[in-house]
Amino acid sequence: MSADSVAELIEGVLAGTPRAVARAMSIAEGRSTQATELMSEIHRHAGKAHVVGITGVPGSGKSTLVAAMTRILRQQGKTVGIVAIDPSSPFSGGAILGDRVRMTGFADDEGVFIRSMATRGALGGLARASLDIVDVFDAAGFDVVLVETVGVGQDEVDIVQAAHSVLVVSAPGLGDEIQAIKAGVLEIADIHVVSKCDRSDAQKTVNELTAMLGLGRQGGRQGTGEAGWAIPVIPTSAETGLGVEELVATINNHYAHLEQTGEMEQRQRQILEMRIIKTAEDMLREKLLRERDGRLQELLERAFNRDTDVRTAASDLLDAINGNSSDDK
Ligand SMILES: Nc1nc2c(ncn2[C@@H]2O[C@H](COP(=O)(O)OP(=O)(O)OP(=O)(O)O)[C@@H](O)[C@H]2O)c(=O)[nH]1
Ligand SMILES: [Mg+2]
Repeated sequence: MSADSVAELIEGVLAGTPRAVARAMSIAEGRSTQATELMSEIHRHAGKAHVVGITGVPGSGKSTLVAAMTRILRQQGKTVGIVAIDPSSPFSGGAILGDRVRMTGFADDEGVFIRSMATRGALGGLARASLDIVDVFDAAGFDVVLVETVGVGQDEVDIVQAAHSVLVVSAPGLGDEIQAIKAGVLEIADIHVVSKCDRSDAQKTVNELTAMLGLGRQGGRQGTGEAGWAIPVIPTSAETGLGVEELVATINNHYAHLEQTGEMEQRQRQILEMRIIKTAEDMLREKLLRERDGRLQELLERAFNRDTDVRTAASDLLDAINGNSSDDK
């Protein structure tokens, strides 16, 4: 892509033109030099959106809740970008996606844009790619970006943790254990949501979660030192609409809390640190794979013949890559 067309594309993104946004996202998912150029411009214009992560075990009602929240955010006049990371999600299910979106009335709404990403086929780099996509939404001027992931696997936990506000969704009828613990996401919640509270067994889930939080702490994500935020448990039903307005109000309050306490800047720094490391890991992996037929082959033969050991070979491989790094520009 020529410099002119990158500039044109950026212009389209900044104007929020759907075609330009979609195109920029496709480029961002890749690893071309255009992607680097594009994302560098995008980054300069990002940093304004409220990024909300939604996680929870499969089938807990995340997508349904995202749709319900989106409706309320739209009533408040906010534009909403949605990143859905889950091959089994209704949002990423192709035709089902269309149905679901039409059902909720977003099909003709330019203020809502949905981007789905398959976890499979991302070949690592899922965190990097999806957070680049969040940046595109942000630069395009979307007020709120909702990121749905099933909290399974380190990449997905990283992605949801890269949000400013993290919602952990639990549902009744999905087993006796506290799901958030099972999924390893209890500690990252800023807000707990119990979905499907139109069901009679929902109160039990609410009680268990509330009791669990009462045992522990107040005050936000582990390690951030955030004070003064009592983690709420909000019962909701996307079916009856119960609690959804309260949930959106709580998300807005959390944003205000982050801004007022200075916690927002701290989180933004943590998020950037994680993204830089993840992206560097991606780059390193790529370079390592390129050495497969070259230096790696030679080192593994030497290791096979016991002329070198695994650690020394790994260290030699890194040296070789660093030596090559200048011709990679
Ligand atoms: N009764 C009831 N069922 C709900 C509610 N919200 C979602 N469901 C049902 O729960 C099932 C899962 O909902 P989804 O929104 O797809 O859940 P999800 O967490 O996005 O699922 P995955 O993306 O596959 O992990 C669907 O059959 C929904 O119809 C609710 O408020 N009440
Ligand atoms: Mg889903």
